Amino acid sequence: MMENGTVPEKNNAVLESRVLIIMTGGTICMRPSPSGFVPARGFQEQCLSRVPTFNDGSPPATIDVVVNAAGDIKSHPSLRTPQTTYGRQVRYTVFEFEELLDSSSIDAKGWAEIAHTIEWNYTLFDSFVVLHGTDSLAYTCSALSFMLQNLGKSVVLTGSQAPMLELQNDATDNLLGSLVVAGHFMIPEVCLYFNNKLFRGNRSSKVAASDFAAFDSPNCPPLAVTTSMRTNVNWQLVYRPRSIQQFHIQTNLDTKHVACLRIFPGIQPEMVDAVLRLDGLRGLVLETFGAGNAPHGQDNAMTKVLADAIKRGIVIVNVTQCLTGSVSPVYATGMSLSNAGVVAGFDMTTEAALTKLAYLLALPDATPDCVARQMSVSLRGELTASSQPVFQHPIHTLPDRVQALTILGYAIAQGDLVRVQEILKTEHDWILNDADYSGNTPIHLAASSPGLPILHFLLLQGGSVHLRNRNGRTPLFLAANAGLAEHVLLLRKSGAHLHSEEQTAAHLLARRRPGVWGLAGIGPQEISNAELEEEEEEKEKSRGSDSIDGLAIRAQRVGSAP
Ligand code: ASN
Repeated sequence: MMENGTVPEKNNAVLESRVLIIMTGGTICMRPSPSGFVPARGFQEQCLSRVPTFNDGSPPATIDVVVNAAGDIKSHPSLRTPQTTYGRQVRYTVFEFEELLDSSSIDAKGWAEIAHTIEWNYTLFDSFVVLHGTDSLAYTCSALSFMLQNLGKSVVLTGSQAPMLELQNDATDNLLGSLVVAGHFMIPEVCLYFNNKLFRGNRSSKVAASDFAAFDSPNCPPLAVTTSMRTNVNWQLVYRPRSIQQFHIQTNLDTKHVACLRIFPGIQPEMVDAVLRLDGLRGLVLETFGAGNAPHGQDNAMTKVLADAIKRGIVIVNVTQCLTGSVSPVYATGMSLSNAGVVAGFDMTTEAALTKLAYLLALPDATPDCVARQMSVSLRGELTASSQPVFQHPIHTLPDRVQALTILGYAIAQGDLVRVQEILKTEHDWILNDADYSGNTPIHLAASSPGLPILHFLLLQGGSVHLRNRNGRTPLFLAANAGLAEHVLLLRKSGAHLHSEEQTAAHLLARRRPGVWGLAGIGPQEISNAELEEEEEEKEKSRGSDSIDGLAIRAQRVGSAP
């Protein structure tokens, strides 16, 4: 039994994860200049290649990076970490943006550049690390969480308080911790890793200007914590996309027509009115006192100003100035705001509320009413939905988890959808991304078992299509290998693609069964010697192994499907 994402050795060879590091700038890459610290280029060569924890000294290898919308590919020198506690090595390359920025200068254009780079390279890498300045990092995390839709892979943003080239810095630990998270755990969220903690990006705020503990997510516990022993992921908290859709991005954010205003004692209704009458303004985040309270103003003047603006079609969202807790209609001063039509932002950070507003307002067909409604609903785990019951299961020990996974595995293999649904009702949903002794998750099992409705159901529960089993195989590979065309199509619709390490074997198998492999994204190709060797290995596996992979090949041989 292995914890999610933990894949041990593959026939004595060590599995490699591929991570694209996207460098946007920030202190992490800065060097001193006469005008103060400025971002500098050459981070991989200058800062990483000489450090043994970032470079195992293996012979140089290049990896492909898609560098523009036209799909142009550039070969990049890569580095590889030594083997981690989890038995993997992380191969990575640093892709530097043309213009490296201090993050206080980043805006929606920079966010879109990050989103596009991830989209272009989505199928080439297992996950992504974004290096970014800390000043506006929480805004970027929040914006990206809305821009990246149906994200199936980990996107980890980090930076540092001191440059990597300073003797005493936090850059080394922050980057290494991010690489380990990205290289081992399929956490399909935009996350922020800092000072040994992994936070949900859209719950985070910068809380310290110079402390190494610069970030916190006061209304949501960390998704993972790194200790001296290991990185412990709180799988119960991990948010997963729950729809049959491929990964795509929405980069159009209306940041020019939203604003943020902090209420203070003595604030005049005319001041608020002046902001609300800014040319073209469509949304305002109001930072209020305590549980969402603001002064009424003489004769309710403040409430009238707000209500008038809402009637003019401006969406006003109420978030608290407090670091923890939520906006809730407890006091008369807060209730009058909601009566005026101000929307409760519950426990959203200002960063999340502002970027969410800009995202929703830019959606096609956005009306003030539907934007207002969506602001109070959790889209990416950015707020705690008060109506959702919180189930607390008894803490399972390892044998219980093994048992639960085995029972689920049998139900999947028997095509018993009702049983599968029953098990998932009572089990933690991280069981979906847990792996058995051969590294197969329930999605792997369902991908190569006949019952299509079970695969459909598990995908809708948030099972990952990207985890690889002990042989390095994705569920898509197993489905194609089993000749299950409908499974292949469903997986592809859910964003699945073959891993780059599966391509050779897939091309080879596609010669025998072009139809189903074509659906998996593989066309017929010439066989090289290397591929012939690989075929022998495949045959060996199918003969000797009792793994799903082997079974799948046997099923294909008896011609189970087109
Ligand atoms: N000014 C820097 C930035 O945000 C601060 C940092 O990265 N620590 O780019």
